[in-house]
Amino acid sequence: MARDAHIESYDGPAGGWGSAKSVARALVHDRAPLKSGAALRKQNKPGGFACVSCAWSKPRDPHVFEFCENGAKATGWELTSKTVRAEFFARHTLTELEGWTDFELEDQGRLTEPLKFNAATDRYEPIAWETAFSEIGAALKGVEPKRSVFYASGRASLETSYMYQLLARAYGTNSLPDSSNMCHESTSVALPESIGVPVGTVFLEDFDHADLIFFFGQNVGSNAPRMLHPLQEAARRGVPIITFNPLKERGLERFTNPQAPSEMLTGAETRISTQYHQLKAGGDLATLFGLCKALIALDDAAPPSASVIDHAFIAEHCHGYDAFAQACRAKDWVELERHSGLTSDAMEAAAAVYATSTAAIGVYGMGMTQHRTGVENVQMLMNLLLMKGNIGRPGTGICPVRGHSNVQGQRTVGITEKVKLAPLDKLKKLYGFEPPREDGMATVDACKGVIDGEVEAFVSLGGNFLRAVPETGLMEQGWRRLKLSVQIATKLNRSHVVHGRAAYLLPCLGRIEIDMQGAEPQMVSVEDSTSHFHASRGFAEPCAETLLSEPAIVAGLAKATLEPNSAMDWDGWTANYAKVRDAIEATYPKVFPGFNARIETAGGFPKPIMAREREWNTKTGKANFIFPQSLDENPDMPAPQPDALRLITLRSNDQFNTTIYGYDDRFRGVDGTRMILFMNRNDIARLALKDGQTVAMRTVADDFAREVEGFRIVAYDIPEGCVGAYYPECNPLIPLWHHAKGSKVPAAKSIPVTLRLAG
Ligand SMILES: Nc1nc2c(c(=O)[nH]1)N[C@H]1C(S)=C(S)[C@@H](COP(=O)(O)OP(=O)(O)OC[C@H]3O[C@@H](n4cnc5c(=O)[nH]c(N)nc54)[C@H](O)[C@@H]3O)O[C@H]1N2
Ligand SMILES: Nc1nc2c(c(=O)[nH]1)N[C@H]1C(S)=C(S)[C@@H](COP(=O)(O)OP(=O)(O)OC[C@H]3O[C@@H](n4cnc5c(=O)[nH]c(N)nc54)[C@H](O)[C@@H]3O)O[C@H]1N2
Ligand SMILES: [Mo]
Repeated sequence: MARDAHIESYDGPAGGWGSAKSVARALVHDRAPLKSGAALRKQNKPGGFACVSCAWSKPRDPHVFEFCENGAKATGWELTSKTVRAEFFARHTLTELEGWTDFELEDQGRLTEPLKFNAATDRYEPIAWETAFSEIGAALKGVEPKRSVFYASGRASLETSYMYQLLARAYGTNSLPDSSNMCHESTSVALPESIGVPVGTVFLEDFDHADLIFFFGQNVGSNAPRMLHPLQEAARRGVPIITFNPLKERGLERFTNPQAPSEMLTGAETRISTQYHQLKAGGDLATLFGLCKALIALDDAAPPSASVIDHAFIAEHCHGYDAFAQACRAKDWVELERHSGLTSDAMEAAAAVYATSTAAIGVYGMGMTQHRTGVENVQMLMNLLLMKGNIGRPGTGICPVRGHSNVQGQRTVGITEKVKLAPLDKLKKLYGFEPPREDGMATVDACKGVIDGEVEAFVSLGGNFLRAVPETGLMEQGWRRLKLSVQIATKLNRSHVVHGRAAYLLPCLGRIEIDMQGAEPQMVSVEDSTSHFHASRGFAEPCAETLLSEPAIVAGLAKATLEPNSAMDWDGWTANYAKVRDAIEATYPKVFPGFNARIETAGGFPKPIMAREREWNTKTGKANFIFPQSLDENPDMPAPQPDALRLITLRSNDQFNTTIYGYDDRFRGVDGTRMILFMNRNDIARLALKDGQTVAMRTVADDFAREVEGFRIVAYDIPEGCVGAYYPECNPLIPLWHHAKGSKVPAAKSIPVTLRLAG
């Protein structure tokens, strides 16, 4: 599908006819148009299924088509009629498949049969389910549980996830990293310290009441397009939307709703952002200090009867404000401008709008969390909101936009490496075993373990760990030394074709497919980005009869690995997922009261969020102003080099993480290639390069050389000193130690690199 590369600026809005065409092309390519067309009507609807793409909220009163361009692509991708059968592997050795691209591997279609690696033939070969389970169980028994990792990618349901964490803990490990370790873990570390909850506080209805929305580092048009509906409605009410992003992302500029015929026919567009500030990558700390400093100045100038800052809220509910205000006052505008890449005028202009607002929401994504200062970035945004009491009132709060469709829910039901977050005593009481009591490995710890040889067995519930993580060069070497790799998956990817010495590939049903257990179709549940739980019912015929459901696979592995324990009813749970929901409720009675009775509530039912009630589950019993001393984004990099640039790794509009649907990035004007380096014209000239030249990128680090090559320079509207290129192609450049301090989220949005001309 890689065509002749073509790059030019894109003038259309987000959505619009470009979106409709892109969906049609993807569905035809997947050879799934009819089945998918019917499925799309059930997407994110009561009685239907929860989209397998992003985690954005599912409204109580859905639109006729409650899906977006990328959700439609994800549906088509799962319902494709293309399948990978044993003959495929008979034709291709794994060594050969290592030469295939991410796109080519997944494009083969859905995996259909359980497979086992045969070293003699260098192929995956069919194996019976029961044999696979018993061999894997025996192999796991031969490995020390502490040297095993049970990864989860964020898509599996609450039911599967609960069973999976129980399997890992009963086996003897808390090493349950999930994709949030590369994603919103900065949120999960920052917010409990600030406001006593690990998740956002905004519900969907808050968008109806907000009179200002801040948008930091989230690309809504590509990555959570259904969120454009509430944004469009807010924009039409005249709500200012103030965006901070190094790139001019189209969805944040203007939007035509592809599902509104009148807009499609007339070409009507809604502007989204009222102010758009192209800060430097890693400039958020300085920007947020600047906003807070400017707000304090406005408050100082205002008469007490018209204060800009909510001093009463701060006095009653907050801790640490005076020290924070002092730190803001002490900041020097020149320094703030240098670190943010914005003028003081720009920061003051944003603060001036904030000063007059009465209900503000702070939205953010990977542009904030994937930095060395990811945790501090989130806490600074929280400080900005706290200054005006923007939490615990309608139309206010903090809104991390989560990634995978159940990534937040997986954490809610125990997929975590941190023992303080796991219900260990409860599990002990319910199931009569002694769970391990020490923290397990997070993603970067697991990578270190794979590289050092400490990790011997790696089980994945979905995902493409090897491609998603940093330091992919060393990781591939370590991955091959694993004693055992087990992958539960829907499509073939690089984490499968590079494999451990013993390797199994277990294909599962997707969430859109009908999941029959006995005579009963089952439903599952997920938690969205705004902490609401939803039911999801499969709708399409499974792509093969040989597939098992994810709960059935986890149960099969558990029965083969664990000593029999009558309290863990693996067969009963698999036969009826309502029983898993009962077990979840028994484990978390406060979060899931009446789970089975409430699961089909239209619009979902909410998780209790204490901070929404202005109750603060923090050490001080208050909401805390927490702030860093330094503005430095990369404190431990070698001395700054004049020719070093800061690399942002980006998602295109034609990918879902490591799943590449195609080689276009419509909103950024890219057609037919992913090997692009977006670069400021002045940097191109300063470094004596030319638009269109091909370069290699090398990480600035003093341990060893990390390089990727073959990137074509494209002059682009990006701040000087910053460059952008796609993830996962750039992941070999990220040093394993280059991650957020508190949360260990790889700092994928500010990698210091230098360029070298090819040839
Ligand atoms: N179609 C589609 N949907 C997806 C995904 C997908 O790959 N494709 N992935 C899913 C997942 S797992 C996730 S986590 C989310 C990811 O969704 P996002 O959170 O939007 O993540 P990114 O696409 O990585 O882009 C982050 C944005 O941050 C900006 N940015 C980069 N550096 C900085 C910075 O230093 N400061 C600021 N303020 N901004 C910066 C970038 O220009 C970009 O617009 O989307 C989910 N939804
Ligand atoms: N440089 C850089 N690196 C990044 C990021 C970045 O912005 N920049 N983003 C990070 C983020 S936010 C994330 S979330 C991670 C993503 O990391 P992962 O979640 O590990 O990766 P995905 O690409 O989402 O996984 C895709 C695979 O999931 C499997 N799959 C799909 N659907 C199902 C299903 O229903 N069941 C099962 N069992 N398997 C299924 C398919 O086999 C598919 O090949 O990557 C991180 N890595
Ligand atoms: Mo993510």
